[in-house]
Amino acid sequence: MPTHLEGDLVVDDHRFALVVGRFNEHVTGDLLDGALDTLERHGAHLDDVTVVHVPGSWEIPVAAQTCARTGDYDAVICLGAVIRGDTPHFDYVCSGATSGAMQASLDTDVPVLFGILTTDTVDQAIARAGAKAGNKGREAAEAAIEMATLMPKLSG
Ligand code: INI
Repeated sequence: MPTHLEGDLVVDDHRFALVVGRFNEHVTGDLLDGALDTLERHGAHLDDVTVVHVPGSWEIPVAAQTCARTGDYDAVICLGAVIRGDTPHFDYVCSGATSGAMQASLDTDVPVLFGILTTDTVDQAIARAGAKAGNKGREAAEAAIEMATLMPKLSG
């Protein structure tokens, strides 16, 4: 019989940090609301949650990595909204945010969750921040709970 290891969706005394970009705040504010509501519904005490505000998605990885390195958090949730414009700027911000978030996670062994929208239009972003295509903030928060409860099982 194989050994199956998986997390669950029950927050005990886990601690979470959320790093949220202020750029496109009308979208990221909804991602943050969704993430906080999800954490609370699964048993988190919001007093144990830290929200770090940064200028934009480009700055999310360094703040996430710094949070992860403190050892104070079981998971770090990244929330941002990168929306395509007329120049290649979008591609650089997306690339930095995505690879930076992954690097922060792998370098610290702390789950760093990716709730950064990368969309072609404002409407696509709004749809994914609670309008009609779910809320990526909620999804990232659920994944954070699952990973926070899984990691101790992996390390014995
Ligand atoms: N930051 C975002 O989070 N989303 C965007 O769509 C965006 N665009 O399009 O420019 C954006 N730019 C700002 C960037 O994240 C940095 O804050 C800025 O370059 C300063 O370092």
